[in-house]
Amino acid sequence: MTVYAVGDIQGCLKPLQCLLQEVDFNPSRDTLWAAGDLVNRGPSSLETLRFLDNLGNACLSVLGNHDLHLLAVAYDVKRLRKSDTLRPILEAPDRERLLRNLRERPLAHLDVARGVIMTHAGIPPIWSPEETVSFAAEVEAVLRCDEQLPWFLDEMYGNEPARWHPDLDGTRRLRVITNYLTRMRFCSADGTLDLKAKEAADRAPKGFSPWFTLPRRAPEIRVIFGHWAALEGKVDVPGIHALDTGCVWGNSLTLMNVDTGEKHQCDCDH
Ligand SMILES: [Mn+2]
Repeated sequence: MTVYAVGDIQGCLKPLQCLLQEVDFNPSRDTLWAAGDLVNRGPSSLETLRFLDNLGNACLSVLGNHDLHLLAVAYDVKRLRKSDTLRPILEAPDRERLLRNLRERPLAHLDVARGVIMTHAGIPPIWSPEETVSFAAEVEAVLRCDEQLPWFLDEMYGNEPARWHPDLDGTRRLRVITNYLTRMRFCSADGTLDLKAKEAADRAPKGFSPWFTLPRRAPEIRVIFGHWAALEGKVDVPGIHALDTGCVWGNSLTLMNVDTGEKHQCDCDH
């Protein structure tokens, strides 16, 4: 049994299938972790969701900002943007099942035995892996609740509060948790987020650093994340695995053997 982790698929199903073929992936034996942003911008978002759902328990994915955007559009909180490629999902006969399955997915996955945690954007330096999972669960509970979902999707957008505090409650608490786990790039040691800068790691705004360069609470726990294509998968920090290699931007999709760290890549084909 082998566990593989893949970066941001964003509807690029063919490169994903290329990678799974390359490693002879067998869903009855192996497990695929996906670092979120399963859909959007790429050509086959609907087919990607169906493919991952058909893997059943052999696929474990965390949610990314594009996945949350899909939910916001599907539940009439946001409009489709010009660059979105989500319409086939919204018009699919099986859309309710696909959306329901997406809402069941976590924002963080901690594998204690392997000593590794995966989220879409990373984990802030101020949170331990256990805290990360427990705060993620607060958002997950709201995503799964029919009554609270539209309210949350409407309230989740925004850059404030910029910093975690344990006394935060309601919308502001859920928003900052969501921002850490699905949007973070640059952060300060006290956990303050800068959500405006999206460039490479060496272009940090004054007073901020790439989150993974800050001393973290549990350095023995490895971190798998996606989201930051400008890193090109190159992070020279032990135990930090950046898997978004910008497939949807014409580069490649990366698959990593979680235990050995061995990486495979398939080129984007559109
Ligand atoms: Mn993302």
